[in-house]
Amino acid sequence: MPASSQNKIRIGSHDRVFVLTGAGISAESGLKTFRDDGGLWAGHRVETVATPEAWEHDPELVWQFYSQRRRDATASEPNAAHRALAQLEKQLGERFFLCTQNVDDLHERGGSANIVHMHGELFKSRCEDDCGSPILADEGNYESLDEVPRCKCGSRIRPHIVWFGEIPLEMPRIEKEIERCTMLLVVGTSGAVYPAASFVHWARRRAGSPAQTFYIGPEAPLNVNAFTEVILGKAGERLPGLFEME
Ligand code: BV8
Ligand code: ZN
Repeated sequence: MPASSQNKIRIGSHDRVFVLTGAGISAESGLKTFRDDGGLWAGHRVETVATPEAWEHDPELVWQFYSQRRRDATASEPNAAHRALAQLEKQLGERFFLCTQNVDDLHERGGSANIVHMHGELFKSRCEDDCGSPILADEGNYESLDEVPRCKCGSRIRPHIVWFGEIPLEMPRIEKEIERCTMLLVVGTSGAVYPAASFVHWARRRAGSPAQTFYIGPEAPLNVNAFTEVILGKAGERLPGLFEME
């Protein structure tokens, strides 16, 4: 286990900061993580409702799952961790990049702008056959299939979410940002899901000087050994005031 520190993270004038967040950063906003309740939703293993197979087999159940997630996200507020990252973005400008595995919109509501949702976004939908029609902003709650809108091509719309077995979004941009960051901060993720769990390894093993890598969360993630420093604690308590500009 790398050194856990109470220190501040000093950011120099030439540093480029890549931040990866997971469900843990939204925990203090009242949103359940994937590991909470044993990773179950309404008795279904999350991995079973968040797959293309589930969509083929029971699209009504999938829309009930994401409609509940939409209601939960609407009922929650960004926390101090979301706001601390938005403030860091303002201080660093284009030397800051935020990649989240979360599909909720709490980072944006916390003030973040330069952000990539590698696993999609809760309040967006698209054509299930990717016929080319644009991705839609969609706050709808669909409890039964006949409520689910149709695309102009006639196919059903699906959540604009990356399910298990599907390719994450914006990987080329993410890989470029990992290549050029000097510091990688990972906040509130168990390191159980790939390729996100590999980012810290990519930042350590890339050509040239390895990036400094920090983990912030209440417990060590599965990929803990790839971090140069672990800062144990809740994100909402540890992120505010953690950064010091040199
Ligand atoms: C892909 C959207 C090819 C859906 C999500 C076998 C071995 C290795 C990999 C695989 C394998 N079999 C299959 C795979 C690949 C698979 C995978 O990784 N499966 C796992 C289960 C083994 N991955 C895929 O299918 C991915 N696609 O690989 O395509 C490819 C590869 C490379 C390049 C191109 C293509 C697609 C995966 C995306 C699936 N969709 N989300 C939805 O949200 O409904 S993943 C979903 O689960 C989340 O987005 C997130 O990524 C993951 C949950 O993890 P966490 O966010 O870490 O949450 P978790 O609950 O686990 O942990 C919470 C953490 O918070 C804990 O550590 C806790 O300590 C901490 N915490 C708690 N409170 C706080 C806190 N931290 C801070 N503050 C607090 N207060
Ligand atoms: Zn269509």
